[in-house]
Amino acid sequence: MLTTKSASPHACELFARHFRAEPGWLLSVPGRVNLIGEHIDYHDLPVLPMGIQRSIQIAFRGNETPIIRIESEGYGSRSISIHADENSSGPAGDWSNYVLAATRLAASHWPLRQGIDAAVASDLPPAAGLSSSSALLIGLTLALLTANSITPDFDELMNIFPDGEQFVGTRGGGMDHAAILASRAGSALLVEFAPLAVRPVPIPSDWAFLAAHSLTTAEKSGAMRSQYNSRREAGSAALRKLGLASFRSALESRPAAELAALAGNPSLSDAESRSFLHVIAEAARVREAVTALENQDPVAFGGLLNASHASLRDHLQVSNPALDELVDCAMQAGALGARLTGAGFGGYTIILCAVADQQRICTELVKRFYARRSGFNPEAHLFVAEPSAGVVSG
Ligand code: NG1
Repeated sequence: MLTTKSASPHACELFARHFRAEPGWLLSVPGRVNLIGEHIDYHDLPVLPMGIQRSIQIAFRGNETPIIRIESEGYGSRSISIHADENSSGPAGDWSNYVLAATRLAASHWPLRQGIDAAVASDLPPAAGLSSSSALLIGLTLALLTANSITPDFDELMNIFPDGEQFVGTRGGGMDHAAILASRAGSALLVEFAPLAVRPVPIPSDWAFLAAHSLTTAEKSGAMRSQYNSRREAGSAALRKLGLASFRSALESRPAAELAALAGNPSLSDAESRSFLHVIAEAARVREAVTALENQDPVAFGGLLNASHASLRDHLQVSNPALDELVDCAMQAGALGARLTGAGFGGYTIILCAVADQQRICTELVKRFYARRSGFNPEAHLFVAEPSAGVVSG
């Protein structure tokens, strides 16, 4: 039942079948799980995600024409000009919008000489909090740039990707892009913003993180976009009304208890007050989680995961009954900690346990949670998330 990688992606075979030629490059773009630090990257506070072994694979080569011809396993073919005008867009929710967004991003920052032929395959579940949409956007952009001999560094890419995301979903923070680009195998990645900095923090080899799907989905392009934005706005409004310059400066200059007391200020709405409480406590948990990792203390780390979930459920209100039940089942099964991962409203939970317990906990999750629901696919919905490297080209 436990898989480290589902059926290997077929991007190269798909390319050969579709274009009757060999691709010049293969990009492997990982998804990510966020271990802790949820809904705070867009307030420029540090977060702790990691790349995972599930990925989007793009086989491609330059085609010496101004056209991008692209074939995706399961989603069909699309054809787009590298000069596509600013306002063009495909049908809502169609994956051609990712190709357009990548083209626009690349072309607005660098001169593109040619398009690409590309085949896309994936074993990264979509709309689930594992960052499949950012992985696709990053992969397509890097494929275009590579074929045009353009090789921006990490900082240049981080300057463009979070903005580019708004063409296809929410304008979030830069966590996903940093994790997808810069993760290291065997480590979590501490990502700091303004100024941007990343630091790998090794994960002890006897810790296991399970990714378990709630079997409820969070469609980024749909209603979730306004839910996500409302959480971001509530936090920013609280900051403004309290006369604070930024969360970071507030956290650096005042004790936690003093900041928490500010949430009771009568000028704040209920949502603003709850968002404020979540953000300041979650930021502290990220710091403590890094210490717990460095001290190899899984009990402390697990406790922080649980506290994060409780805050996302009660303060920010981005959980749902299935996510809550899955977290409870994991804890009853002997996990050290569990929480929803990503934006919430559905998708995956991330569960910490000892490697020695992972099989037993999976069996218990199937018994306690999945057996009572339809649509469970063990390979896609329950797997060990292995701390994996960022974008690898081959
Ligand atoms: P998801 O929806 O899980 O990929 C989103 C944002 C992140 C971060 C999290 C919540 C994008 C691309 N990603 O992640 O930046 O804000 O929500 O912590 O908007």
